[in-house]
Amino acid sequence: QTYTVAVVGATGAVGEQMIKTLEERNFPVGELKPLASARSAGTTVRFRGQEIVVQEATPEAFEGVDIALFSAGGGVSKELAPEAAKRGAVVVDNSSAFRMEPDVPLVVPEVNPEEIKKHKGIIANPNCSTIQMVVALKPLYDRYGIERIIVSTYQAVSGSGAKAMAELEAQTRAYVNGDEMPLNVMPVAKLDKHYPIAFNVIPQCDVAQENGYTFEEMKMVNETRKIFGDETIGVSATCVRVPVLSGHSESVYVELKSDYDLDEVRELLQNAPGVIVQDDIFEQIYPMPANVAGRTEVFVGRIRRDLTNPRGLNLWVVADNLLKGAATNAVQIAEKWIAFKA
Ligand code: A2P
Ligand code: 11C
Repeated sequence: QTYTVAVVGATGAVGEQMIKTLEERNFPVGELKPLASARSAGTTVRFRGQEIVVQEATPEAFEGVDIALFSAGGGVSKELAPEAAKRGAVVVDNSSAFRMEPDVPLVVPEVNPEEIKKHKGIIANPNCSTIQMVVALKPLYDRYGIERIIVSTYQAVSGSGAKAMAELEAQTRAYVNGDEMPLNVMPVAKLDKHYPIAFNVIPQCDVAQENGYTFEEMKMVNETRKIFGDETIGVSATCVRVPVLSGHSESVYVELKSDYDLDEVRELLQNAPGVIVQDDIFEQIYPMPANVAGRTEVFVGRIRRDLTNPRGLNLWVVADNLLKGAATNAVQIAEKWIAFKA
């Protein structure tokens, strides 16, 4: 059996990777429908060696669609995901629009695949920084339980989309040439103030919330609890943008519920699905975005015991935010949906 698959946001940073991922994973696509804004209608994307014409994303465009992968921002998802679902498609939505809705499953296939079965038309794909953290913490959660997490992120600009990637490159070029840097996108395109990301770090990803945290930081808190199905997990996040094109890194301090053996932790991580351990500081082996970009797994290194709390553990977690953080996870959800249906 094959499926008609729509990719909404097909011309964007994540949409492009979704189409590539469908091809690379040999997803049973009968027909691909690349959708984007009216601006891109008539342009083409490449799929299995063919140029496929991009259409405008309208409610009618979802007629006959079996699976719709959305990554065109929350506004587009809010408007069009219900239209796609109404027409019989199962939606995998990469935006934050529906993640915290009680009847929308929020799924990372390595952690809570069974939730897919409860969907009512829409399945949410979590935030990239959340996905890579929960994949790494899952085996530790199952074995020891988790009391709390303190995480600081080092997030690549591709998390803010194709325009942010272009701006980092343009700023770098301008800086080196002694020209004035373009300043239009970072940290948050829709806000008035913009700062350079080239040769800088910015402690803001996404907009501020009333409690003084950013939306990105609160996604890490709320989504982690929902994915583990455990409201008792304490999460404190600081999300920081760094001048990297792709690959989010995270310094994760986790306090387990019981004492642990460090060798056992390493073994649990080595055997965990979707995890690759690269950990030998004496040989200078640890994951970095430069090596991880383009890979679909979650990489873990710098595994070490906290110096004061016997249940405290430090990890360094890196993944490609456009792949496992977005496109790969979304396609894996669709694959599981097919498997459960069979
Ligand atoms: P377009 O290229 O036509 O603007 P990114 O996250 O890289 O910025 O990409 C955003 C994606 O979302 C692009 O594919 C973009 O299409 C798409 N998009 C933006 N606004 C809309 C809209 N109103 N309807 C459908 N797609 C949209
Ligand atoms: C970033 N995590 O790196 C964001 C991008 O809620 O899906 C994805 C935003 C989201 O800026």
